[in-house]
Amino acid sequence: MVGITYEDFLDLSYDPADSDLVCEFYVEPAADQDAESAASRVASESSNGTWAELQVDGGVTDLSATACGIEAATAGDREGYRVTVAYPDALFEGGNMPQILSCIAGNILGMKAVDRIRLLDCTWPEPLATSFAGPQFGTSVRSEIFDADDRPITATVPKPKVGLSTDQHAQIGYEAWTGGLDLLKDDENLTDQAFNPFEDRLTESLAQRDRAVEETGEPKSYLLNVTAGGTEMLERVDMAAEHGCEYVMVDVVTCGWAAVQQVRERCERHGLAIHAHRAMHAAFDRLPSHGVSMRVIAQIARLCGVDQIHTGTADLGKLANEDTVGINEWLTSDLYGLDDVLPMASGGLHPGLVPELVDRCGTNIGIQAGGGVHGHPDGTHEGAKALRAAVEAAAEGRSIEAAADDEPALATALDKWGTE
Ligand code: CAP
Ligand code: MG
Repeated sequence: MVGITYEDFLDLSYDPADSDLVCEFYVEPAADQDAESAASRVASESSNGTWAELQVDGGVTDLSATACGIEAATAGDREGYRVTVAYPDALFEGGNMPQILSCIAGNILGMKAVDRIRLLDCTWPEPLATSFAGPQFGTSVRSEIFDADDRPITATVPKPKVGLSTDQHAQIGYEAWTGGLDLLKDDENLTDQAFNPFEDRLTESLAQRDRAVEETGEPKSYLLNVTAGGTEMLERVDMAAEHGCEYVMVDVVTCGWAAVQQVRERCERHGLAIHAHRAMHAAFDRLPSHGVSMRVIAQIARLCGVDQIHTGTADLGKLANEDTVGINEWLTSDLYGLDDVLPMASGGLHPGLVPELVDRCGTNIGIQAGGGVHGHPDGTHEGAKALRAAVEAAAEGRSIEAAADDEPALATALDKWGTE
């Protein structure tokens, strides 16, 4: 029998094995702790230790995490430490995201031993990463579903976000698609309410979509929000497939990762892509000194198999952002052959912001605008034309002013919103 104490989880000379899951935390020790004691508690409580000295057989210590790095760090105007923790692979059940998160982002977030703690980044070892399905399509949606060449794909979400009737919603879709946009998107809180029932919206929107395809000769698609509790969500996925959708949209944070994994399985059966809306992410990632970073949320989403996910607007637009560019790079870089993920920029965007957005994020993205399309002085159709023209110009390296000379709808949008 050996006694396991918090101190047993600290070894600054430990060099993580290739098979370890390595996590980086920002940690502010509580007043009665120092960096070492806080770091060892993080490793202990997130693997197999607890506050009391345990008398156990030696074998279980193989499952212990090791706090193996401590460096001074800042988070905004606060000061703390960057703590590296290496977790042995045997601690985890492959393919089970909730189990992994209950370790690395579980009880430790509420420990009294730390005033603040944030999971900043993970380095996923190959066996654990590839135990997940990963995306089916990723950035290839741009060519497999659309014919977007080198330009970003475009989407719009009807506004007001809830309250439009099914007819109004589908009509807005028609105007947006024929104005040149690729995708109509449901808003995150639109599911199956009485004013716009799910199945009616699905059939009417796709009927308008088919009209728009016929008229424009371009592929068009629809991000149908299937978010729901229990098995209802899977039934909605099935309905989407039966009616000829290419995508479903899921509110991935509010419905949880186990549900996302289930949807991913069901979507594979139908060959449907998944658009991930991240409503509620800011509860985890907004404070730079606490929670779970958007970078990690995006990593989790990729492993669970979403094809595209909102990652912010690189500080343009209306919402606070965490390092959009760095997150996008991670989502589109190699990960043991798992598919990549298409980053979606959204939140207060309008055509005038597109050149700067493309400058910061490149063209391998989706651009989503609600108010920036429907708030166009001449309505949704003109707003869609303006956004499409701005996106094409940015992808071709033409100035937005030159594009506005050719497209009056864009000139009107620039008059209204400018380029900032
Ligand atoms: C955008 C939006 C999106 C947010 C999500 C909204 O509308 O529909 O949900 O962009 O945020 O409801 O705010 P607007 P994020 O285009 O009218 O702003 O992409 O940061 O996850
Ligand atoms: Mg929205």
